Amino acid sequence: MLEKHGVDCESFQVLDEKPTDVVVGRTPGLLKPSQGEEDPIQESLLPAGEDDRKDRTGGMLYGNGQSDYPDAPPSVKLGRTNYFEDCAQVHTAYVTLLGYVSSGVFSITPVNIDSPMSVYCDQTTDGGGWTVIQRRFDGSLEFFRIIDAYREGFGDSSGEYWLGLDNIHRLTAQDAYELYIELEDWEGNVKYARYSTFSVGAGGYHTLRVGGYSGTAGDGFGTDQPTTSYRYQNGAKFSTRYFDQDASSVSSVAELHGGGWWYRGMAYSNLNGPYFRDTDLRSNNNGMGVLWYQFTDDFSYSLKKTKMMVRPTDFSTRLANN
Ligand SMILES: [Ca+2]
Repeated sequence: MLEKHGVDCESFQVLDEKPTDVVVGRTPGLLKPSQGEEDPIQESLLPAGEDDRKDRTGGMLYGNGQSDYPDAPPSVKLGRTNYFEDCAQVHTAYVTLLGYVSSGVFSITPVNIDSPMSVYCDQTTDGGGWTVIQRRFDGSLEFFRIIDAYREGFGDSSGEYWLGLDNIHRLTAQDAYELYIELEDWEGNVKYARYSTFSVGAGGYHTLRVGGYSGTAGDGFGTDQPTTSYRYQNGAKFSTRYFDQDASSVSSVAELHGGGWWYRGMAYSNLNGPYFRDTDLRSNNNGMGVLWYQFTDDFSYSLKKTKMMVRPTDFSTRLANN
């Protein structure tokens, strides 16, 4: 099993060399609002396709602090730059000002990002407030891409997408975040993996920091594994085809497994791997699929749906205080 992918899983050393093409300070932005969208302030208040609700808001709620809702908490009324930093702030604002919130596409502007970006907000799972950073459900979007695409992001926030390493870095650098991964197999079984700490480092390595697993899908990041194991992904760097930062000196795991991920070697997880339907024929050389090994205890099983999303760790406390 291990050898057929050309990866030496027996032993390895974590490399300590610098990447060859460190890129920092890139302007994020593939996932900008689509053409024809309105004022980002209003847009940020309204899920896509819910224009009929605009009248209820009275228009500009956030623009100058002269809110139509003078009793709103200052943090909601004024905001950092009149934008939401994440879907948790969207949740708080909606519930506070309108009394409800729905899942959907919103514009957010995390700290140190110049222009708003479009994201999908999950406002139902465990109280909502989740900013989706990766989502797959039908295989319509190609995920076997080079590092530039993984840094900038690709896809559409209303469909399958990857938010982008630079965006995820800035998002998770502005506060302490947790990660929730929801997975579904081809029989409709849904499981989740939750990590109480999650962040992605700056350009260059895009190092994964993850820990505190709980859930039903198993610890696909292998944080319970020995730190010298390929399976242990906390602290791993991000690799894509032609951008090899894994720990194998003899191969590119990203190339072999057909995705972009925090590979050291052959991991338990490969959620950006090639998309297979349950009827597709698999062979030894067509990649690892959309893998979360512990879900099925089967390295050859490719999942149907994935959703990776983040939320500030103090979100529940914030909710209780509102
Ligand atoms: Ca390598």
